[in-house]
Amino acid sequence: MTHEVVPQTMGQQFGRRSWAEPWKIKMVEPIRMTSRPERERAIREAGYNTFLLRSDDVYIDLLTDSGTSAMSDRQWAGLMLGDEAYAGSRNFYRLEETIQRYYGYKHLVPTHQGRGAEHLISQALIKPGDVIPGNMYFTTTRQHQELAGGTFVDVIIAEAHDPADPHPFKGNVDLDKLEAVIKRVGADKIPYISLAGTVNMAGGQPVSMANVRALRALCDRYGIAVYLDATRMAENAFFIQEREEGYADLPIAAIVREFCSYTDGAWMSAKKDSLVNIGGWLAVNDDEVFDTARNLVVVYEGLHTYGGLAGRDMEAMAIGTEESMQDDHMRSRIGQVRYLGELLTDWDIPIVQPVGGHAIFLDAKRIYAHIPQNQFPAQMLAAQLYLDSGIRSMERGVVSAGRDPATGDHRYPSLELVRLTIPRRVYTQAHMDVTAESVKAVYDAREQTRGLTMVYEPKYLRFFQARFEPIA
Ligand code: PLI
Repeated sequence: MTHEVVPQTMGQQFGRRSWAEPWKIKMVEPIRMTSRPERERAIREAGYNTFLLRSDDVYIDLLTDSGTSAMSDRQWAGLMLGDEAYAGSRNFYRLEETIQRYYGYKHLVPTHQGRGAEHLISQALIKPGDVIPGNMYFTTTRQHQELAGGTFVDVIIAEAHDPADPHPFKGNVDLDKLEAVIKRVGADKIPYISLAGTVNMAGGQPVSMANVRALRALCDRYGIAVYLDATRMAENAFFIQEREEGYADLPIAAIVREFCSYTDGAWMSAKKDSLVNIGGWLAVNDDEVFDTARNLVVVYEGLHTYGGLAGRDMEAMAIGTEESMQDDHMRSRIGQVRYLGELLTDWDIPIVQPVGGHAIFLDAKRIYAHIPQNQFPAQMLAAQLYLDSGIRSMERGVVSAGRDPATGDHRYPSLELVRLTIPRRVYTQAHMDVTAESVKAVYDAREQTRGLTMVYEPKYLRFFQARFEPIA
């Protein structure tokens, strides 16, 4: 894969060194381009919500990187090694050993996916009236914290809320902001800090090692635990290796281990970094927290040696975890995201900068500056992209932010974004070119585009199922 965008002659190309993915393709899955009238019907029937489209009506699916990655031949072979015993499956022990080795935590509880683990940690640690500070909310994480009676408080650095700010670690916790929250509510009201490695809603932005180390020191002073959302922690480690002094020569795996060592445990959606279509886990060091979580998992997920998964899923997850820590894998994974980002940046299309780990985030506030936030500009931008080319993306703005449970009003995030999320090992450079060209076409037609009105709103995580109609 090359970073060159402008066509060049062979002479100009002399001396150039491109890089390519560390794999070749063994099996392909056909995809189909639809006609414009087909897409007009499909998006209308989907209530202008890309979550409600049928995937058969989608050409390039950039809705999410969750559960959409391509498994390797090793992982597929691993499926045949599934030990489907109800209790004590050998694949569980392999997974447990793998997570201990790569993430360093003492105890493992498997879950069917990330939110299953979020449920367990929230129920185990949060009491009604508690406050959970974190580096920007994530939809399902905050929902589980609220359902357990807690209130999430954002303590990410201010730069994270500005899509144009070039800060290299926009996922960092603002330690002064956090200390002010601790002093205001009291350490006994804070069961843990909710720290995410690469911050999804901020644009896939990393946390530095210096920041997590300082966070640990601060929390030790107040006796507060730190739990990590490790969903894209391997991607976070890539940025530390690239940008933080002293880490350039350390492998991703060593950086992940050190980062996790400053935390008390982690929840994981293995559907992202770990290259599987389903799976997750909770891992903790504290024996009592483990005991509670292992007891709760049998109520909500399944026995503590399968947690809602088949034995074969745990095998694929263990192999995927190992693959996710390989430096050449990560370089090509993030390199592909950057390739798309560089095309759009060269064409002056407003995106979140710097480009993060798993996606390009289009800045709908700047693209549709004429559409007020209560007319859902990012929701409309995602619909327009689908209409133009059949590319599916996702709103990450006011719809995703939901309503404030205390006031019932929309929460208006400063970031009103559309996420073009890149599945791992699935699409080619040509797919990225087609995507960039479609974004450009939609951008060029921006002034003719109007907003949306919401006509159906579910109570929880509304972005998944809400319906909209265009404003005439
Ligand atoms: O989708 P789950 O339940 O496996 O994982 C929930 C979850 C937790 N943390 C973070 C940072 C996530 O990104 C996440 C899920 N993300 C999805 C589905 C996404 O499209 O980004």
